[in-house]
Amino acid sequence: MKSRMMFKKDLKEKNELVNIAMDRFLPRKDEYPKQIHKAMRHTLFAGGKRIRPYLTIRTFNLFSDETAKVTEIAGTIELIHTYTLIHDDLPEIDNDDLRRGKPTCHVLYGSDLALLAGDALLVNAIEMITATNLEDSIIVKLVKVVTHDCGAKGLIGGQMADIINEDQTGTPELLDFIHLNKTVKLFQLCTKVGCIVAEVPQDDLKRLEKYGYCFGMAFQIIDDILDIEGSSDKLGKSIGKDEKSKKMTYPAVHGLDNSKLAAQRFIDEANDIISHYGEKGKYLRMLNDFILSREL
Ligand code: GRG
Repeated sequence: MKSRMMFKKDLKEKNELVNIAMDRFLPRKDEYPKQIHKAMRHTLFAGGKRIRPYLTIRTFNLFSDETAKVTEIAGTIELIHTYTLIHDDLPEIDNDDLRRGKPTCHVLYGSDLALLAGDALLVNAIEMITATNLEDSIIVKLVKVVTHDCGAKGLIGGQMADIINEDQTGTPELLDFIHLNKTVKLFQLCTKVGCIVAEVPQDDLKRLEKYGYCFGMAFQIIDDILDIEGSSDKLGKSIGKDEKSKKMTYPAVHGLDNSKLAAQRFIDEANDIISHYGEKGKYLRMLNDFILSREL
């Protein structure tokens, strides 16, 4: 089987496992008060590539084949990611009406419910970590790293810097701060939690954190490029918004051609890091290829 087809099949299989874990954990959509449960599930199950849970599982699989041990943790990352999308789309922030090919959460349910749906996804994600059968010592490590990286010194700090620097002339340092915190830390978190559940030595954790950095940088640079060159139909979200709202992006700061070269360089470095794991790294190498040529 061609490697692209093999990758898509594998991504689909892992997505199904993660969807089942999230569905099992969350309240049913007809449970009282059903509006909140429906709103949470709307964006969560609207589609989405599920790259973050896949990265979590395939990082874990470098060390262990017991995928069931990490599936719920992979699901918690997707809950957190979906919370950021719902809040980011709100009229007060990015004001978007299309996400994952469907109307955004606030368009269907109103901003009040979208705000609460995002809050609930984040809080219930932490609860989902504590509800796993993993050892308490592993759960404590997971909660510590997840809450730190998603807080003011991580995702939210990155989002803040993104907002306050709209309309500003970008510097490469500021752009790196925004990309690192807003996007890259969540990808690094995927590799870290995969390592924590697999109980790997520090050397591996550091190596895969670096891999998560290169992968995440490439992902965000390509996202910036797709906002210029991509198709809204394929991406399932609006395009051209970065230029309209004068966002600090890689193409705005470094130019489009340099951005494409930088994305390739980060993926090359990511592949180089993964080569340490030989044949076991093949799915992560396929993921790297997928990200570099993605149109969605
Ligand atoms: C508190 C408002 C608030 C937000 C939380 C990080 C963050 C903080 C918000 C940023 C959300 C955002 C749009 C980040 C950019 C990362 C990105 C390109 C997300 C889209 O990821 P994909 O393409 O989406 O993997 P799917 O739908 O496939 O999961």
